Amino acid sequence: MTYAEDMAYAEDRITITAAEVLVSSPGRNFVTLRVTTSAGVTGLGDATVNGRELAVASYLRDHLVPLLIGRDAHAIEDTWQYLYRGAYWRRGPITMAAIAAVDTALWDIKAKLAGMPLYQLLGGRSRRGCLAYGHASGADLPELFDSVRAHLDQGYRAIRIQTGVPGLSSVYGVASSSNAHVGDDTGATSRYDHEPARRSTMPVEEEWDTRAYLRHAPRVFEAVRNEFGPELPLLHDAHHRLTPIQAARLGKELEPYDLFWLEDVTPAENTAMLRRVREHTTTPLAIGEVFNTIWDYRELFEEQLIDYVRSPVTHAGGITALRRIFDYAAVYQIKSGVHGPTDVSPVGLAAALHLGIAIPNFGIQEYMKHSAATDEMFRPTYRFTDGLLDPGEEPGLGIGYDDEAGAAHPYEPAYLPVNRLKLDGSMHDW
Ligand code: EZ4
Ligand code: CO
Repeated sequence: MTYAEDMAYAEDRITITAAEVLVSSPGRNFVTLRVTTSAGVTGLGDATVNGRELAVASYLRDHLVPLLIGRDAHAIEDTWQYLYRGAYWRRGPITMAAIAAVDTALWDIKAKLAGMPLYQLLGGRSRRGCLAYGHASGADLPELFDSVRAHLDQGYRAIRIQTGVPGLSSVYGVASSSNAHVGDDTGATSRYDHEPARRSTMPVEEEWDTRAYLRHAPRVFEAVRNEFGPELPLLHDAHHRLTPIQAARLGKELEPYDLFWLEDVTPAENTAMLRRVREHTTTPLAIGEVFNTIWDYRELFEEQLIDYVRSPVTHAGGITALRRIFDYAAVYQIKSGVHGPTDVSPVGLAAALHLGIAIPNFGIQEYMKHSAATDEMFRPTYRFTDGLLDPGEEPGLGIGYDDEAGAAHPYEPAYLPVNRLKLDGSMHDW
């Protein structure tokens, strides 16, 4: 008898009876997996890959869902290994987002069956709440200061700072009326902090000038410190745009302004480049939002080249895989700093909060509020109070999925922008 046949005879086995791939667009596109079990309990997982949603939907629908039917719903680790090793074609954002969705849905189910919020199964509560950072931005300093004040009024205790660069018409991370969440049909007038994907059949083109940025960024942080004092934790995202030596210079010049972290200074593929950066600066470094496995972190951890891990549950193979990454990071005093843009759905954010409240090496959680239409569809039960996010006490993840709302907001093509150098129009990292 094979192991699989042996397992099939186990009594009181709860099996997966259905798995649905739900693609919807309540203001922006989301790919959600809903797994149903013989016990009637369902679980949700997030598989959204911004701008490539239908690829991961197909991976799930055409290749993973048929493998799930009849499997033991409790066998989370075995299912993870079955899908990861079993694919033969390992790693990659699409594969790992699909596996993440299955893994997250199974954890949601296990916790619901246990009648506990998921964090209890991950070791229980280790802290009062998950420190969150919000996104302040402005085309210029007065606009930026208004945005910082608005975030402080909402209770944020840590704030990411992004501004326009003189001479450039639009820059990553800066909210404006022109890029404020196009397609948000909620009627909400409040602008999104920053939603880079635009609903269109072609990516928007932005322009870039690294020298102008490098001259400007330190002046921005000097002004923010002069205005808001030394206490407030400040973060900044360079969004993969610098060479190692440019990144080293930026880190060094930002040292007087005591950043909480400097994120994604160099492109993600060649992690050894961060050695050069590290040799020159004590500004803490965060990277990993586009990584998808523990292997991407090996060199960075073992050489202690970073301070924060940016992977979200959604893009790193689920709760099972991200927890393993955090345990590995803890060996080197490296902490979590989970990616939390609006393209990580409330399902993905809830998963991060259950993990974040439980692990010993939590650092900070990125938090961009979802649109009203998104929250109406997923009905999240996590709470933001006094700058801290809390996963809540509902059994499982504490997230729902409203099918009617989903059907009312079908998929619409949307893409992240592309970046060209202002100097000569060559393609640059966005
Ligand atoms: O550009 O999630 O730190 N946050 C980020 C994000 C990413 C988007 C891409 O889908 O870098 O704004
Ligand atoms: Co980032």
